[in-house]
Amino acid sequence: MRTTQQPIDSVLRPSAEVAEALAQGAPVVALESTIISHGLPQPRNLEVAVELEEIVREAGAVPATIAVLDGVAHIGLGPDELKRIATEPGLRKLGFRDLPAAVALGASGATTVSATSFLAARAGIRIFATGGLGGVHRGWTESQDESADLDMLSRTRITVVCAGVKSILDVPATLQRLETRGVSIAGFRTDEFPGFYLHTSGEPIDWRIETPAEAAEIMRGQDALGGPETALIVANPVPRDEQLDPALHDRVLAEALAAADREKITGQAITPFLLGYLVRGTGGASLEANLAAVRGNVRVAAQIAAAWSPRKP
Ligand code: PSU
Ligand code: MN
Repeated sequence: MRTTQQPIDSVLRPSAEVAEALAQGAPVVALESTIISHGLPQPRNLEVAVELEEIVREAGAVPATIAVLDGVAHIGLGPDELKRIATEPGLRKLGFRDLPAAVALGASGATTVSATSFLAARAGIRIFATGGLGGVHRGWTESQDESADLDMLSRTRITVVCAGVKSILDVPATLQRLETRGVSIAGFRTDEFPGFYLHTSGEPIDWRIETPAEAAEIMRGQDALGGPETALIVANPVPRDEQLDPALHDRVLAEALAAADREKITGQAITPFLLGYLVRGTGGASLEANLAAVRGNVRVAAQIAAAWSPRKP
């Protein structure tokens, strides 16, 4: 346990590569680690963690996968650290509220969208890619389960590229919350909010952009206006030809929700439970759709980072 007051750089550690890129104003993309540790099955998860970093590099940006290891928030992981995230048994899932305890007690864990957004912004990274955000769960009136992702995005100046929110959630309710909390949303070449595994959720969104440069312009607009430090969600759908079959999705999701209810799965365990059920129940098809969505998001995030960066790749 840490007993004395620690300077900030002892708990927040950018890798040498990330620190250099940030110092030079070169493009950097933050990546979260919970999707690796809790969202994807082994051994595929490690391959994906490595692949996502490669996609960022191919686009001329520096990847910064974020996780807490032995009480230090790492901004950018080396190969051995990525492997720990993908394989360490019992690794924690850390939301924003878990960070102080993890840092103080020397714990390790993967960071969710809420924790990753905070740490990325804290480190000076503006762009972040993930699969699908957390949000308001179905049955909210009974459980009051709303992901901390939404609250953090309402008070963090970050741009998160995602395929909407996970379709296991109550999507209309989540969009209402995002509206209330002042989180901006732009559809990337779409007028409809994406449906994570599905190309569309069927819900309309108000702003559509066609290029990464337009996303960077909106970010400049946020800064020019000032005001509350809210996020920008760039909603990028999985391509239609790579989406999960909607009928299969609906059928297996209904089964998954019933199973979660029966087995009384709640709290942090519910999202990994539902995602895992979908992978098994669709014979792996949901995994392929999830990966297609994440790959696309990472690519777009790297392009936005390049457009945002004062120093072009
Ligand atoms: N995107 C994915 N798979 C995931 C997640 C996102 O494609 O597993 C993770 C993110 O870390 C997100 C978390 O923050 O799921 C939401 O968890 P909860 O519903 O417990 O807040
Ligand atoms: Mn929750």
